[in-house]
Amino acid sequence: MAYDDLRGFLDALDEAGQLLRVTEEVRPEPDIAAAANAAPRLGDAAPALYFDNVRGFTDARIAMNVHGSWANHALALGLPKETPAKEQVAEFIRRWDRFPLAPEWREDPPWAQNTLEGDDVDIFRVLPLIRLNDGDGGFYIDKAAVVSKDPDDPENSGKQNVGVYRIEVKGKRKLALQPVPMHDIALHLRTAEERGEDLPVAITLGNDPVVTIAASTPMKYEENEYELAGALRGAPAPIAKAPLTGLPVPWGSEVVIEGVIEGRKREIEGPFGEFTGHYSGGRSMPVIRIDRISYRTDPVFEHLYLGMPWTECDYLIAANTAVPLYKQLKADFPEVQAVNASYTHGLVVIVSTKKRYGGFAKAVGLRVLTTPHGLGYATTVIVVDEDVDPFNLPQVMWALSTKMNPSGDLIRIPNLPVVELAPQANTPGVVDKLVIDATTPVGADRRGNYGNQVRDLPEAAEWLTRLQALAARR
Ligand SMILES: [Mn+2]
Repeated sequence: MAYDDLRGFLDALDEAGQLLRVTEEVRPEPDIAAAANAAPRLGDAAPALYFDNVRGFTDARIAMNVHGSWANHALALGLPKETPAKEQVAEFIRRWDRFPLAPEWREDPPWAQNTLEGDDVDIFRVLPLIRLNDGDGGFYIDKAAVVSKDPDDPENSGKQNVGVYRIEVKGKRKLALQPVPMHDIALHLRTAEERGEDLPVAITLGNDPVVTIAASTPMKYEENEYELAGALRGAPAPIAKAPLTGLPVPWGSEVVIEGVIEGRKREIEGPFGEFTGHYSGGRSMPVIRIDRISYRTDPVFEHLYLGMPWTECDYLIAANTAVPLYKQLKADFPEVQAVNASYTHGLVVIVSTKKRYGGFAKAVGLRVLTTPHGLGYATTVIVVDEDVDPFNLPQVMWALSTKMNPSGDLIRIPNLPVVELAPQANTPGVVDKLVIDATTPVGADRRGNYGNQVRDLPEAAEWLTRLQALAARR
């Protein structure tokens, strides 16, 4: 079952008993964020929340926690809502084999119904903005898919990008966006700034649930997110041309915000309560000028609460972080059995693998650190034997308890890159990383004695003299 827009998915959630409508009047702050904070505490079958009676707003419609349980994640993928997390990851891996599946251009997108342009742009008229955590520096948009192109190669669809980034609302037509250096949009912006240009962007909000999953997947730079969305849906992802920038945007979005990241301009953004369960402070970030907003009549504002795990964010980026890591590791090391990167956006990664020879598990662990995800996130890697299930934490703890010998099984590598948001780093953005080998030790593959040095044959000196004499006579 493929959903072409958020509304279709909300209806499906409703039918499956996975949408809770809060019909009594609520305060925009702190009720909506607090409810979304609490929702995942209902367990792995927690529902999405829908608010349409918000004090101070006449027509606000706010959807929270849409991906915020394994049940909802399963329904997003068209699976039965009881599907266990591990089986959802396995199915995700199978569907990835259909990648790439090209998107389908469609006419008459629903978001073309209403438009604000130029000086008429006023984001406050379109979105019922609310703060999420009480230490946040302002209103945030944190579940939008941001579309951009590589300025050096704009027609290369592989180099186009659709990604979820945190965005602070700075004014009626001004936003600030955090491009984490390891993410594709940071490359686009750097290229634009080197060319002395602004970077056109389309910020699409209220998307079908699979677009959001694909946009928050750590794919390789040249892999196209819509082509992954198609593979996951089992049908081409419907897209349409954004009217001002021409960027390919989801056909079914509720809101499409177009504008530019203004080259070489930075302003203070933050603080913001992050996926790490910690605030990140105010930092200098690029600024977006909004030039056009297109939106469906009575748009649904889809928002995401994040804070101390588990929140919706953790359900949204568990499977889609583990699967590309698994695929990338498997390509180099077919012995890899499973990857679990579900914890705090995969700052910890657990890998199970067979071993070819002594030291092999450590090599697999080190490889994790240089994948697209590993560069920015994986900080501790735990490697376990093939008979330990990375999704079974008691088994992982057993391996740590009995197989890991600190004398040789802890590899610490100083000063590797990490997202600046990682709170454990002494210097933001740089951290020591750790590979823990919790596999059964395998000895070196010794065939014969390699301890004896090969020395010159006794006749070699005489032969050298003979060869020199022969060479001189030529
Ligand atoms: Mn990308």
